[in-house]
Amino acid sequence: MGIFSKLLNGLKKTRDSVVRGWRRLLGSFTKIDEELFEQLEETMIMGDMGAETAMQICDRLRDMVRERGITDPNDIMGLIQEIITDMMGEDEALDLSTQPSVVLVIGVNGAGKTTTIGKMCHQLKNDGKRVLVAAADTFRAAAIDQLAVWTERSGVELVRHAEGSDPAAVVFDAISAAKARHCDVVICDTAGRLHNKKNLMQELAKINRIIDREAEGCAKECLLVLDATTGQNAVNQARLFQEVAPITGIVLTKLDGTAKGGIVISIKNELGIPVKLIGVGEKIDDLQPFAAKSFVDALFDRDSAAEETAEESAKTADEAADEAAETADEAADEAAEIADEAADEAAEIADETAEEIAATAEETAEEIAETAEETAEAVEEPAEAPKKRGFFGLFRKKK
Ligand SMILES: Nc1nc2c(ncn2[C@@H]2O[C@H](COP(=O)(O)OP(=O)(O)OP(=O)(O)O)[C@@H](O)[C@H]2O)c(=O)[nH]1
Ligand SMILES: [Mg+2]
Repeated sequence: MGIFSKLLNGLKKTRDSVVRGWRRLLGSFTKIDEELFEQLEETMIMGDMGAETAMQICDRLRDMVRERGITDPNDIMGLIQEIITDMMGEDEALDLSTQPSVVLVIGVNGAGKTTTIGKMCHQLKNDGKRVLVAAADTFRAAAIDQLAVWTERSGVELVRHAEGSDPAAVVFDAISAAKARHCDVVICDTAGRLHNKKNLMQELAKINRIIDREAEGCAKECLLVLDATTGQNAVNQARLFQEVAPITGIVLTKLDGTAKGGIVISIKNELGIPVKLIGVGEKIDDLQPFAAKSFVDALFDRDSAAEETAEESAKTADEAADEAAETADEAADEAAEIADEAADEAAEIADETAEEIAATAEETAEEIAETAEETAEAVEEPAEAPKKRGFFGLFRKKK
């Protein structure tokens, strides 16, 4: 899959809920008025763009509408796209211009630091760079093992110490090794969770000092990894981490599967820190350099929005057809049941009638038989009489 298609796919949920929400809202207005701006601002805040950014966008929108004499609500969408593109500014790539260059990766636990490093190793190695990774998350043995799996997969070097050892010492060793081996890039993984926040911040500050001292004059990146699914909370995390080290760039992970992609705009606008990389999946090639224009194009993409609407309509039609089929089935079942019951009843009635007829027939037969017997008896009697009377009768007759 191409890099833009991946971005398109990754931003599907944000496009579906946020951008389509704006379109729907604008479609419900026939004229541009204050009510429209207010409702738009509200949906922007709900789309994780932050109150400050949403307000700024709407203020600029009001100005543009006035200046350009726009009256059709349908023209607003293009203006929003224009404002956001402008807000995103120029792209900034990673500075890996010296040998070695050092990349310190920080962020709260679960944000995606180790995964991002794994993906970076793969890409840098493919670009022909010699990469060395410092396993400076010594907080858990599993963290070191997880990193070892990624570095092995990409075929890059790893400097590791035992669990619980000083992370700054790992970084120190890694930089020395990188210098000795002429590595191009040193990437330092760090812990996201310590027993308390103060400890974590002190540890990161110490690592940062070691890098400044041991890699003096080298290109240095301090990347803060933020999980896009945390929405506005990511902005607060950035403010906190900024206190321990000057952050040179943001890596925004998990943009796939979240409707909170609007956070990119807020981060860029409110923190002034460039988003340098974005994570659009869990696989090794799911990390992209952030390109604002592609991002905005993918977010506002009309073709996929139309396709998605079509898909949804098709789904609704399918569901309706399924429902109709189900109803028809149920009706047929019911009809069959009624027919069965009627047949049973008819059979019962027929049985009863047959029994009745049989009984009547039996009775009639018995009656006939009885009558026949009586008749037979009656017939038999006169036949015998002349015989009995023959002897006396003759006399009587003759008398
Ligand atoms: N969908 C998706 N998942 C991601 C992305 N990046 C990381 N993840 C997942 O997020 C989870 C946490 O990632 P890790 O790299 O272990 O996070 P970490 O910041 O190193 O966490 P700690 O070591 O605990 O501080 C893993 O299940 C990753 O697969 C991404 O871009 N998209
Ligand atoms: Mg980790």
